[in-house]
Amino acid sequence: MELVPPEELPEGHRSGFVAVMGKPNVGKSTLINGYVGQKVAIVSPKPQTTRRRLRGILTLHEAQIIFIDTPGIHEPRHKLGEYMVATAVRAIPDADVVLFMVDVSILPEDEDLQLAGLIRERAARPCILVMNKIDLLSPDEEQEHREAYLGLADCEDWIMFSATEGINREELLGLLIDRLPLGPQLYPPDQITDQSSRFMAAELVREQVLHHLHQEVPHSVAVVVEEFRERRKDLTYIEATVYVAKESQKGIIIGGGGKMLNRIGRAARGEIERLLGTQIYLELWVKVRKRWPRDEAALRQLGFVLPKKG
Ligand SMILES: Nc1nc2c(ncn2[C@@H]2O[C@H](COP(=O)(O)OP(=O)(O)OP(=O)(O)O)[C@@H](O)[C@H]2O)c(=O)[nH]1
Ligand SMILES: [Mg+2]
Repeated sequence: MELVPPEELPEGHRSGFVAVMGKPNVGKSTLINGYVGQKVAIVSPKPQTTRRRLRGILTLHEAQIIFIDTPGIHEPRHKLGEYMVATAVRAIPDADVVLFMVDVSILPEDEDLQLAGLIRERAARPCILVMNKIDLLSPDEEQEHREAYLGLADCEDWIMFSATEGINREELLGLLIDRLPLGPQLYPPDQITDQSSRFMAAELVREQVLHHLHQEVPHSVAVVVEEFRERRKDLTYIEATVYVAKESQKGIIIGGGGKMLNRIGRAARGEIERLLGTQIYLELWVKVRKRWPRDEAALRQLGFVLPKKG
């Protein structure tokens, strides 16, 4: 599909970038998937699921909203963490609106405070405080939690929200559109993300690793698609390597008799088929790349390009 020419858009059409920021696990990616209507960003109950910045695009009659999903702001413990935080922070000045997302079912933590400071320092743009997971908040805690976050964030507006239940979905959308500048479409109306199918396939494999494995293993996994080939119109062949950081993790991922890797592969295949709308043949390999989250050269090879120092 082509961009709708500006003269054919309704008068007052708006477009722009909405950076979704917050500590890990508050529901940033869930919010974006909810608005876009498809899984453009993987989601899991484990913190630090999102590692890179990606765009989720919502095209409406009167506006086009480009959501920027960002890795959760946290205290980094290795080079990968530094990359993630740096990439998130860099989204702030590019945004027309910043959504400062928090988990209102718990009280603020250090990372929320850190992000409040960053937004205050760097954002000349409006920010909206999104208090997510209201479905988990008991009524007797509501006032205390709300006031704690209102005292922390310096935003023009705030809203109680639930990304999974859709609570206040339309209300937040209205607030966002009002704050976007007038402008034409920036992406064709049928495009929902800036990510390639190849990258999305790798992420869907990693999502299943996050869902099937626990403790430190999921955080030590990177997935690279080595081959992505349309064999027939209705069959795509995908070969991917699952990198782990230690020899012992390889055995855990493969599992006895290859059972775990098979389960991960089956689940990922279903998700990729849903995304691409074709049948998939998925082949997975597991390789050890020792201490890759701490190794700058390995990170670069895996596609995490670290920002220049200074
Ligand atoms: N109960 C409830 N759970 C939610 C809500 N929003 C998100 N979640 C859950 O919270 C977990 C984290 O969601 P994500 O969308 O991956 O969070 P994130 O902020 O993108 O996390 P990172 O990518 O790690 O920074 C998942 O298990 C979601 O299903 C909500 O409104 N209510
Ligand atoms: Mg995320």
